[in-house]
Amino acid sequence: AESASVNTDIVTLTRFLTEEQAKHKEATGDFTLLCHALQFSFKAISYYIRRATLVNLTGLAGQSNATGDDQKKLDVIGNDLFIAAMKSSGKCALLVSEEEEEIIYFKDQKGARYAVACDPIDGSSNLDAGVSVGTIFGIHKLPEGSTGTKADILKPGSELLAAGFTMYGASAQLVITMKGGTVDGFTLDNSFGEFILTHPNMRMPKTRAIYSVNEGNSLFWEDSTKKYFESLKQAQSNGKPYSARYIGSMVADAYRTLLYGGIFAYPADKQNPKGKLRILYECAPMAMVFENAGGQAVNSKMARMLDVVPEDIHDKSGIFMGSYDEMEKLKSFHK
Ligand code: AHM
Ligand code: MG
Repeated sequence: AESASVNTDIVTLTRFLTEEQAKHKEATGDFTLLCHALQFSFKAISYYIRRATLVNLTGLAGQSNATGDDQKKLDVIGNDLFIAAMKSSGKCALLVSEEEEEIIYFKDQKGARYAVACDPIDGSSNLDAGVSVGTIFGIHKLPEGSTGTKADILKPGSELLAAGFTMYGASAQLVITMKGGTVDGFTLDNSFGEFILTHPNMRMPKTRAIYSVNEGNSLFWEDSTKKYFESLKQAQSNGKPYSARYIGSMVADAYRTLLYGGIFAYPADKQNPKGKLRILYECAPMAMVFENAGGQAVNSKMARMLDVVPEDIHDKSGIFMGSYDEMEKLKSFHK
């Protein structure tokens, strides 16, 4: 029968979170509510990105953000949407955004127990060309008794309660993971207005001959970095070199690497000794996703990315992340 081919038992993000919550006896439902606000911001950002060219939202907003980049109109909108969603959730005590120099404290939210870090629209230099961008987020739980301080967010990724990202590509793809849990992928069904579980328990391939790095920076790379990437361009055991794939949107490069395998890197180099990508809302959340999917993530000193403790909210780090065996190979070049 026709109906037999239609899935009538759809797992939405809401259902998924409700079922997860039921597994934890002590759960209060606060995290589920925070995630509701999160997913609404993803839907709204996705909508405006898709409308951008039609409603004059391309181009610069005419100001620079906290980290010195030129802000796009959509950067401002994405940031405002995200802040409003977190504030109205009532569950977020403080928020770090790439677009805000200082921490935003929601002091009037009594009983808010979470600290959130986010890059509302990562890869925004790609926006006007219609190339995929994304939102990255990391969620920490406040320690017992805290009403939200800077120390509650300046934590290593290993202490994240949950992290993930949404990629605004051909469709919006949300990837989320919780501490010690699986990595699960959802696709936004625009007609339902719901994120649907399409990629349960994502596991990265152990190897894949793809590397993803801005090779234009190789002039400034350390010798070990140069040697490693040079080796990938030589004939491997099958006689072929690696393929290069670089979109220039971390979320899109990371999502492909998660699905297909390979390695993504933004190394620290002689010109940028701290790298380019930000620890709190770029490196750590991605590292958590990669580790929980069976991959690895390290900084330029080959130390586990999730162990890196940021000293300031906008601190940067070099990063290498990818398939388990590809990362082992990388590390062998640094011994
Ligand atoms: P942004 O947060 O200002 O968008 O910058 C971060 C982006 C990442 O998405 C991407 O991996 C990287 O910058 C690309 O940088 P480059 O253009 O130097 O290769
Ligand atoms: Mg960014």
